[in-house]
Amino acid sequence: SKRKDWWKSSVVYQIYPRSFMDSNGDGIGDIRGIISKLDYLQQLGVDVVWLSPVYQSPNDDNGYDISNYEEIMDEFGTMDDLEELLDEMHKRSIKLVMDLVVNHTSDEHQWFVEAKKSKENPYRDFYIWRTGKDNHPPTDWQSSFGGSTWEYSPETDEYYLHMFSKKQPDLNWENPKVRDSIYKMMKFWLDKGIDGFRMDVINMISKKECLPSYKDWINGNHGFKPYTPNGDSVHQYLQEMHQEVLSKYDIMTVGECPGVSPEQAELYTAADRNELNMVFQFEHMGLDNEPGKSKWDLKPLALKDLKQNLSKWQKQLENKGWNSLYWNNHDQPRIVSRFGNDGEYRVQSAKMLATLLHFMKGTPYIYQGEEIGMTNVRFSKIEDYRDIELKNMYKDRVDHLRWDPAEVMKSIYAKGRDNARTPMQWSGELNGGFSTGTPWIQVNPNYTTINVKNALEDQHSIFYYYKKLIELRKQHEIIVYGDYNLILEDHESVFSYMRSLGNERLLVINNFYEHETVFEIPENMNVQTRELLISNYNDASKHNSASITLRPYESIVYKFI
Ligand code: TEU
Ligand code: CA
Repeated sequence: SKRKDWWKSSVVYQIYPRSFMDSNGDGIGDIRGIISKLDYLQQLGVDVVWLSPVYQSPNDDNGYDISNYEEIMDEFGTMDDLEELLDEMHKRSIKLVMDLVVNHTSDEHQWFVEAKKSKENPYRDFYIWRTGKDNHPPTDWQSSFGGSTWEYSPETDEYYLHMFSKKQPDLNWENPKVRDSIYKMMKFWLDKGIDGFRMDVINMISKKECLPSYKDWINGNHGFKPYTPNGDSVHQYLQEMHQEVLSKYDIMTVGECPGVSPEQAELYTAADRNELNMVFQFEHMGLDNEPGKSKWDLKPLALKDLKQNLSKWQKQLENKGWNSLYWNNHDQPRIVSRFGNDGEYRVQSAKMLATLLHFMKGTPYIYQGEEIGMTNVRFSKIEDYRDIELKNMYKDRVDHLRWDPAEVMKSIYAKGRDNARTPMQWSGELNGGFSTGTPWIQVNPNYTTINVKNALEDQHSIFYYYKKLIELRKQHEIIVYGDYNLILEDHESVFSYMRSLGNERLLVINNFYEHETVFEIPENMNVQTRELLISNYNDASKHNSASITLRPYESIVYKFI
């Protein structure tokens, strides 16, 4: 079973292809661009790449609206390119995990083109249709990208459900033909030799049939939204998918599960339930907005909340399930700007955040550019932004609700998804070396200093720190399998925890802030037998007593035997 658990000791790197590397000067990242950077990923040492969608798509939501699951988007290349990418990755011992977006399709997918034609169409039941009430949608649900979740379809005088944009109609998983078509498509990819799937909003595939009103639901305090997470049949569907598809291959699976609780995550990831290997949860990504409001309603992070939350996840999944560990993805702002310090202490705080995450129990994910400390961006004009979510929010708050545009821009600077989507910064050359043409979204102007070329030339760079974190995981089983225990729960500025396996213990110490603070090594730990595994200051070995004055954002990891 060790071999089958390779995903437990792996580190995953996420590529957002549109923004990674453009090979042909059209301003859009592509598959041949990725191939040209595989040596770089090998140098970093990652085991797995998760590739965001590269399938045919009208790009209403940058590829998360798929019009053909078995074709490659023209802008990204061809199926031959994709197969070559897979081959070149395997040559370098890097596995490929593809994105699986099956909660919804594009409205341009052939299934939907058929389905909307008539109520009798054989594909009608591939989607979810309801009649309206007095010219209004069937319920007051709001979609994730603003507006009603119901779009009127004049051909048949009914509404279809879309939890995201109206160009992303939700599939009807109750229909066995839908499930079979999806399983067949999954096998098409797995038979090419890919190594797993990251499953987009997979906990939303089973809709609640009761259709409560959004307001009633919120007042009843059920959290998130009525129609979305963890519906009645989701586990049955995933067990069926496992039986029909996943169990036949040696692969890894990670389910994106907004609104999932640790108790539910255990159901998804417990090995004996045969569903998924791990999930992406979002609780720690919601600690810097006003509770019960949207992500745009900003609130400073309280370190205690973060400690409490991440520790709860560590403990809940300790024995039965498995955690994924992440700070960033293509939907989240850059972590060094969000929880760190992207000014004077950019390098130290980026390394501190990496340390904090990578020594926890679970599979770590690195999002492109995180390994060089890329930061959030601030475009002065809304026209420079591209993301449908933030543009819809701006329209709503500025045009309809008449909020102060400057306030709304503050939310976009802090939380907009385009923070993660500016092009990868490869060098100080034109467009950061991403493209010789005009990039589809502007490069962050700080590319002149923050870029891969500079990082590779500096032995103390964030890049080499990540490389070392990945190496340590290969060398010390305790990082993968050790138990986790938070210490100094109430400390205002230190996030510290222990890992233990057999006689070994790791002590992970992180000063989360800029001000100095004193840390006492717990009395039961023998200072004489400690080995310094890693630190983000070059002279951490000079700390030789049990009492340590931690410098700004200082991280230290000791191993005790
Ligand atoms: O995201 C799921 C999701 O819930 C998002 O709405 C997420 O919470 C939001 O982007 C944070 O602001 C997935 C994909 O990762 C995202 O890129 C897609 O837009 C979405 O599904 C629809 O496919
Ligand atoms: Ca291109």
